[in-house]
Amino acid sequence: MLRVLGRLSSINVRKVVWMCAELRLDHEREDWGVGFRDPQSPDFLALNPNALVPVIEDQGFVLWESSAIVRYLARKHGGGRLLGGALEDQALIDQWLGWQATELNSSWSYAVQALIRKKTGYDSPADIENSIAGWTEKMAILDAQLERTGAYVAGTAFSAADIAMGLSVQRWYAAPFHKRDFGNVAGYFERLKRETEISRHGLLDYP
Ligand SMILES: N[C@@H](CCC(=O)N[C@@H](CS)C(=O)NCC(=O)O)C(=O)O
Repeated sequence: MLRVLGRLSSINVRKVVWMCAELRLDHEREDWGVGFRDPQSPDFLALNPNALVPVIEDQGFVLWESSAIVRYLARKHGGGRLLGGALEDQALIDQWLGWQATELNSSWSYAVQALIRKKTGYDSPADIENSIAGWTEKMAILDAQLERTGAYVAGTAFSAADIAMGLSVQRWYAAPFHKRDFGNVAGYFERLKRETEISRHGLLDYP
């Protein structure tokens, strides 16, 4: 049975769990990370020297980095489903997966630590405002893209990129601050809730 190591409160662990759900893939998840077992322990470090979740172990094969994991699972257990058909479609899915992990995720970092995690040391109003401004700029890029496709982030079909992006959109709505109203993003989130597995497995239970 596939092992998934990581707490469900991690957005990157939820990426993996959502992909498993789309692929109807049975797995056993173990709670590791903040509030649970310590990823700095030697057992965990032997699997991922970065001490970060998620990690998977699939019949002895170990893999970390959530985007690599979702691609691996879709290739191995879904015959490439959700990764695009034509080369260009595959590349666009990779583009949006990469953008979510680097550009979008880094924009919200300070605001999320301050407003959701309420972490000590994240209390500068100016830094919170800057983070929200950067995050809003990225969400405007997403909104414009969704206006173009009229459906999903990389085109008309649901893909692995939407798994990453959908969780980011959920976080946007969960964060407590006054937001610009992005109509295409709102429609997208409703579409994901209607047409995919995002509403199941407790995936919407965390900010
Ligand atoms: N680039 C990595 C990032 C992994 C990451 O930052 N994981 C966070 C949770 S989202 C973590 O392990 N935090 C420490 C902890 O929970 O102990 C990935 O996509 O898998």
